[in-house]
Amino acid sequence: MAALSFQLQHNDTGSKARAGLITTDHGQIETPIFMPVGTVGSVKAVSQQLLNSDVKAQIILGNTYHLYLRPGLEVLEKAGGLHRFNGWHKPILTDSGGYQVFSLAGTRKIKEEGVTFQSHIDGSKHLFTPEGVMDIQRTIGGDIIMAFDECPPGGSEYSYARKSLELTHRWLDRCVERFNSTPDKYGYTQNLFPIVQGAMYKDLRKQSCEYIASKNATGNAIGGLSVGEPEPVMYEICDWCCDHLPAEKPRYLMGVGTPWNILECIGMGIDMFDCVMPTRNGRNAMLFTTRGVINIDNKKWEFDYSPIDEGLDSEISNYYSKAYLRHLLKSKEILGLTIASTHNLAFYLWLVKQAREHIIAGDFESWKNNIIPVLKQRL
Ligand code: PRF
Repeated sequence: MAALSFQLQHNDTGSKARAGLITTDHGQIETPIFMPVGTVGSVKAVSQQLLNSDVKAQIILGNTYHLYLRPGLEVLEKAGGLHRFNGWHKPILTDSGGYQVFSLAGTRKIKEEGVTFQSHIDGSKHLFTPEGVMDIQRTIGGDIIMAFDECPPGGSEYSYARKSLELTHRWLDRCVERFNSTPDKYGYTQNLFPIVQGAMYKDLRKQSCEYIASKNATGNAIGGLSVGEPEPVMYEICDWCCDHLPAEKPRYLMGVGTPWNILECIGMGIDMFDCVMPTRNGRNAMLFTTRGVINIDNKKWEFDYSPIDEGLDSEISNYYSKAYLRHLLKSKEILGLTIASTHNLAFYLWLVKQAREHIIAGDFESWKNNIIPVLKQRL
C-alpha cells in the first residue's frame, strides 16, 4: 500500500485555482473537494448509502476527540478501524482534537506536555499529548490524520499568538516523530497533515507555513481561520498562506465555510474543505440551493410544492417538495433532518464539482464571480 499522492491536473490561468487528483489506499478524491463532517463516525442524519448515492461524497471526516471518548478505542480497534466499524469504505480524515478540546471540553489546561480536559459527556478527566493523539488516530484508522495543534481564539494578541504557534510547532515535531516511529495499523497507509497556525499575523503565518512545509508531509492544512475574524481578513490570510505553502501538495482549509467562502478560497489555491455548515444549518432550516439561500421555516414556502432544488442531480433534492420539507422541520420530524442535511451536502458537493469543471474548462474566475451573487441571494 502507498502513501497519499497528489496529481495536479490543471492550473487555472485567471486565478490560483487548481484541479487535482488525490490517491489514497481507500480510493481517489477529485479536487477541489468538500468533506462532510462525521464527528462521531456518522454524518448527522445522513446514512452512508445517501452519502454515496445522493451526496456523492468522496471522503468524510471523523473527530478524534469524540471517537476517543465514545465508542472508545477498544471498540474501534476490535472492529478493525473506523472504515469497518461504520461501513464507509472510501477515504476518511480525522481531525486531531486540537480544536474540539478548545471548543467543546469543559475546564482545560494547556501545558508543554499537552492538554488536560474534561469530557463533555461525563466530566471525566483526560490528557491529550501529541504522541497520544497520533496513537489514537492510528487506532481510529483515518487515511489522513491531523497534527495536534492549538487554535488560538479569534482576536488573539500577537504575543499570545506567537507563543501558541511555537508550542504548535514543538507539538508538530513530536507528532512527526511518533507518527514515523509507529506502523500503519490496518494494512493501508495513513498520512499525517501538519497544520499552519499564527492567528491573523502575516509574519507568524509565513513562519508557520515554512516550518510546516519543511516536514515534507503529503499534504498541508491551514487552521485558525473562521474563528470570528472579519471575512476579508480570513481571505487575506488564506491567500497569504497558499502563497507560502508548496504548490505540489494538497492544501486543506479547516472548518471553512459558506459556499462563497469555498469558491473564493478555491481561487486562492485551496484543494480541500470541511465544515459543519451544510449539516448544522440544514438541521436549522437553512437550505443552500443553486438559486440562493432558503429559510424553509418562512411562511412563503407553505404552499410551494416545487422540488427543493432541481438544479442538482441528488434524488432527495428533486423528490421532496419545499412545502413538505417545511412541514417536516416544523413538526420536528426526523426525516426532515435527513432531507435538509442530504440536500445541503449534495449542494456543496455539486458546487466543488462545478468549480473543478470550470477550472478544467478555463473559465473558473468568471463563473465564480457570476455565481456568487446568485448563491448569496435570500429567496
Ligand atoms: N485546528 C484543527 N481543527 C480545526 C481548526 C484548527 O485550527 C479549525 C479552525 N477553523 C477548524 N477545525 N485541528
